[in-house]
Amino acid sequence: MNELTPERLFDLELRERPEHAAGLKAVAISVQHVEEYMHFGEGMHALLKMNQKDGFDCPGCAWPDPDGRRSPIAEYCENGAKAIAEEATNMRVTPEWFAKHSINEMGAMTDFELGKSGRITQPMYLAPGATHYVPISWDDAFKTIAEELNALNSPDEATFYTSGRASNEAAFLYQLFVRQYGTNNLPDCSNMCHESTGTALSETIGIGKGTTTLQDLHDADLIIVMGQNPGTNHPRQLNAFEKCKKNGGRIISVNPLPETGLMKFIDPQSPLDILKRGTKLTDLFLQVKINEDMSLVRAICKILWEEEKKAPGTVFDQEFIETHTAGYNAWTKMLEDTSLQECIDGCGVSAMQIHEAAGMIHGSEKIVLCYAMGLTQHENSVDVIQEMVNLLLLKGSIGKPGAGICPVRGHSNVQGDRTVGIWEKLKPEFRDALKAHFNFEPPKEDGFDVVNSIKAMHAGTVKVFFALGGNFISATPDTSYTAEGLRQCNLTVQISTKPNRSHVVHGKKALILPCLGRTEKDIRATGEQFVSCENSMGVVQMSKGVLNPKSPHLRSEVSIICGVAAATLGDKSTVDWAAMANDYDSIRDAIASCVTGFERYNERVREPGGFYLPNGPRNRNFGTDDGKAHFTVSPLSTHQLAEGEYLMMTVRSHDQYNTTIYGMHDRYRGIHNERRVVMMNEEDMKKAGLKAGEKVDLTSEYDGEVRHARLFQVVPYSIPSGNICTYFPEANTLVPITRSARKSNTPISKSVRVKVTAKKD
Ligand SMILES: Nc1nc2c(c(=O)[nH]1)N[C@H]1C(S)=C(S)[C@@H](COP(=O)(O)OP(=O)(O)OC[C@H]3O[C@@H](n4cnc5c(=O)[nH]c(N)nc54)[C@H](O)[C@@H]3O)O[C@H]1N2
Ligand SMILES: Nc1nc2c(c(=O)[nH]1)N[C@H]1C(S)=C(S)[C@@H](COP(=O)(O)OP(=O)(O)OC[C@H]3O[C@@H](n4cnc5c(=O)[nH]c(N)nc54)[C@H](O)[C@@H]3O)O[C@H]1N2
Ligand code: SF4
Ligand SMILES: [Mo]
Repeated sequence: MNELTPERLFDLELRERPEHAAGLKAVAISVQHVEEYMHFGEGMHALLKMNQKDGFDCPGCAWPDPDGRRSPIAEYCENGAKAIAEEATNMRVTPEWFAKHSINEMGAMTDFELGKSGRITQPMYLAPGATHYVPISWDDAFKTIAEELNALNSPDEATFYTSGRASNEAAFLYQLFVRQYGTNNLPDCSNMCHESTGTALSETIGIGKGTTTLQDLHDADLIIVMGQNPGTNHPRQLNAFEKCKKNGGRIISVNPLPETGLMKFIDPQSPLDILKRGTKLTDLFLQVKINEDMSLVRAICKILWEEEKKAPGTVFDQEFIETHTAGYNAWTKMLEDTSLQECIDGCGVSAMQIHEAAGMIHGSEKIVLCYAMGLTQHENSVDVIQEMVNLLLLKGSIGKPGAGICPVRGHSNVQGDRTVGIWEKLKPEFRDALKAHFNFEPPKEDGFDVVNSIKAMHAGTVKVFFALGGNFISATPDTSYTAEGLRQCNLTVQISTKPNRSHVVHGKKALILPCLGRTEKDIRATGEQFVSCENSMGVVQMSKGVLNPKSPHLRSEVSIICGVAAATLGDKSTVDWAAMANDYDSIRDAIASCVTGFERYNERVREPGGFYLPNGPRNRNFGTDDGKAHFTVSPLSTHQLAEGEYLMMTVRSHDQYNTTIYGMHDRYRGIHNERRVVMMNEEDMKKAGLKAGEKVDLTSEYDGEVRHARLFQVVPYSIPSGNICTYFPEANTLVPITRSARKSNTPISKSVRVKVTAKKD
């Protein structure tokens, strides 16, 4: 048995890929999920309150809600409905459930089976050497954590992970506790997600976030969607694309896969759209090779540059370049030395299509670039994103209506968590603010991010692992290596809603602390509380649950953090944790004092729709040292593949939320009833002598070390030759901990060198 990822096959079925996303099928599936897992009335009540100005923020992705009028009946998508059904399920994981299922039995379950077991109802404890979790009181759980933390030689021997679902209020208190305890070891899911964005954009435009609003997408002449699968992961983004198209805009998609959601969209709420059979979204699809976006964009820039030289000022926005940018001459010199043919050969897209793309960009004044994990999870991700910034800068497409850069965030509050201080690096101004407001000396040294936390656990220098949400073992790279690290810890603590593999792969002692979800009412001593989140476009909004808690023993994340902090820090702390836990307004007042942009937080967050955080580049105020946006020069990607090696990307199916598996179907890719699949180019299959459905093992070799992922099935797919695609998290065992993105240290989940070997029966 492999308890890190059970190697069991189901019943693979390949069907025709649908030609459009959403439509009535999506509505039917939303309702089906709610019906299957929730009391129907409760489910419909929750759906009607999701993403409403007086409701709760969808716990799915970070796509923004409309600023103005919202549909009173449906501001959600199929995957939002699935997220609700998953959280507000009728199923319960009680102490009796844990008594029945040993750790070994839990390990034998797939992620789908584990998650579907239901909501955890009580705090649970696993003693050293024990086979089963047993119930523990909240006070004893806090005492156990405090004892372990206070027994360490240094606060840096503990690490505190955050997943991006935590609210601003919970996240702020968490980092405050961790820093009062004495460390900056605050790894978060961002380290594996948009860290490359933060690094690339801070260096070039002076802010680590995107610059667009929803309106900018509607008003763009051209939207370039790169390395993103919005039909699955940000479904309501398709509405924005549709609006752009209706306003006369065009769309270029850049992806190794022809993702269904990018091609055609039927708005399920528009009878006209349904009748018309939808809107074609992508005008030009560029089927780039994995991680060759750099050579593609370089080729486009080279073509544009040649045109610009012939008639200066007709292609580039020279006024913007002169007034607002630096580094242009070095960049154009690099273009002079670039071979167009080399770039074309590298990216695998035809010269004709590249010229067509260049023509579309030439003819557009207002360009928006949307992207996600397809750009951020490679060794040269920071370079690739900066190359995209170069393209926007030469067209003056930052800081004006209808234009800008739109890194599409994943978790619903991953952006907010960073804004309120979840980061292993403590910025001096925030440090000073914490020091002044709370009267303590926050640690100065950078802490561990995700990759460095894993390495430190493995080396035995980190001995306590604490997680505010998420599923660390399944989300991280190099699963076996990470498991060895976690298992060496004295204590692992998980604040969770549902069982997951991080409860199976544990330290010598382990605790599960069950918390309220976004959908649930949060009643404290001073009355009903609400929390707040920041979406992908920098809007902070309130979120107030509407359902009754799934168990009377559940506590809010805020109250759990306050309990841990009070028990651990005792009289040493300058914070009144109990007061914070009982009145979230007091937390927001503290945030307002410490974080720029949150002035009058309590007042403004109560306004319907919330408020926008300041964003300098939107007004061409670039927060770099010289106040300018920077062109940057980077090398092209290089991948040396050995004989029989492919470059592998790991992606999400349509039926999962990261490591939470909603179902076994990837409907938009026509892959049903199986997740252990490897999508391959048909010519490559022929060359390798592999047939559709054939059972294979996958291996990756780095520095002489071989990693295995066994028992997958081959699926012929439209993907460039030399590239393969698997699902996250099943293939995470192949992602080497020894490689990560330069500067951002993000694991290389989208470009792993892998061999595919037929299984001998
Ligand atoms: N339903 C649902 N919604 C989600 C999530 C979920 O799991 N389920 N996860 C949330 C989170 S945390 C995140 S970060 C986002 C993730 O959202 P996405 O980034 O859309 O998610 P991935 O499935 O990783 O898809 C990456 C896309 O990039 C493409 N790609 C891979 N490599 C390359 C490359 O080198 N170049 C180019 N141009 N394209 C490439 C893939 O083919 C795929 O279409 O979604 C969020 N929303
Ligand atoms: N190979 C590969 N690996 C990847 C990626 C990839 O594309 N490829 N993507 C990376 C990315 S972009 C991300 S963001 C990470 C995601 O990494 P994580 O954020 O760590 O993982 P999730 O699967 O989102 O976490 C799911 C768990 O969160 C808990 N949970 C759900 N709701 C709540 C809540 O309200 N509160 C609390 N406390 N817990 C809750 C549940 O117990 C559930 O099991 O994975 C990364 N890993
Ligand atoms: S687009 Fe994202 S935030 Fe909006 S309803 Fe769908 S899953 Fe939720
Ligand atoms: Mo993410």
